[in-house]
Amino acid sequence: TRMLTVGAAQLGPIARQDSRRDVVERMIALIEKAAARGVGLVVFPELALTTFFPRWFMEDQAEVDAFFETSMPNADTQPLFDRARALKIGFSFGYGELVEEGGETHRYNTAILVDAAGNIVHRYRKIHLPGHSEHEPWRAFQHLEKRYFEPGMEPFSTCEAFGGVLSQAICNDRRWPETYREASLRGAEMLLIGYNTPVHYPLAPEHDHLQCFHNHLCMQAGAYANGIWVVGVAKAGKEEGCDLIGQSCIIAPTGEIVAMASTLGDELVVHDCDLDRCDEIRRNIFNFKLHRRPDMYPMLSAG
Ligand code: CDT
Repeated sequence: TRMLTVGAAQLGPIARQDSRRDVVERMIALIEKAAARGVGLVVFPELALTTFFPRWFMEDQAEVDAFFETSMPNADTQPLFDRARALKIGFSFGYGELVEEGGETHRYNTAILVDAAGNIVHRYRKIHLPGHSEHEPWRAFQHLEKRYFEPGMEPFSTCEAFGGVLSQAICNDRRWPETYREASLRGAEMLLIGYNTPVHYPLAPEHDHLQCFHNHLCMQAGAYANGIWVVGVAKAGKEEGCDLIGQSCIIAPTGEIVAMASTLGDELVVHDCDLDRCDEIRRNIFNFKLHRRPDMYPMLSAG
């Protein structure tokens, strides 16, 4: 067995005026809890350092850019990197990434994975950006990810770390079966997914009562159909008047939820994940080499 003890570190609401330092303090408290429970990898949510700012329409780019990081680690997050390294714990978290590349400014919804020695070993830029790009005042709140971020242009990828093969995805990605299949075909054994999911979905409010169901449905199905561990971690609770779902969880390759948060606040749930359990699924029912028929699915690569 290859055991990786994972902590899903749910964060409760972050107010607009909360500083990065306030949030990093909360993250460090969860890292310390995790250390006491023998955790090797702590997974934090999407856009973990700030409030979920795409809920507001902002015309002033400087106001938007205040929610982005221009380097990582930086002065605000260095204490998190330092504390985790001292405790020999790895971690992942999401943040707004502002980069200058080829003389152009790019903004991504990004997640990084940091190993126990404090090195950034994997970076993922969100591929499926939900929401809209123009102000839609009829909504109770905005979801302007398409305005504030560019979609990631690098395919899903993996990295060897923590004794296994890990991959990352972000929030809306978890609703797409392709995310898990791509990660699995690339050999990933564990997929880390942070999310910020409002209970209210303005385009189909009749589905509001299904938000928690759909959250688990897609992650459990993705785990099972691909024989992969899934760690889904929420930013939860009432954030600036907007209710975000919780139910952060760790899902085995069988599709079973093996640990789940029971609050909407800062909460750590832990599980000893045996990465060898991926084979329970990949060697039988979903033995891709033996049973999968990619030639029969031409539309999947046709776009
Ligand atoms: N952050 C994020 O991607 N949230 C979306 C909300 C629904 S689309 C407006 C999600 O898929 O959970």
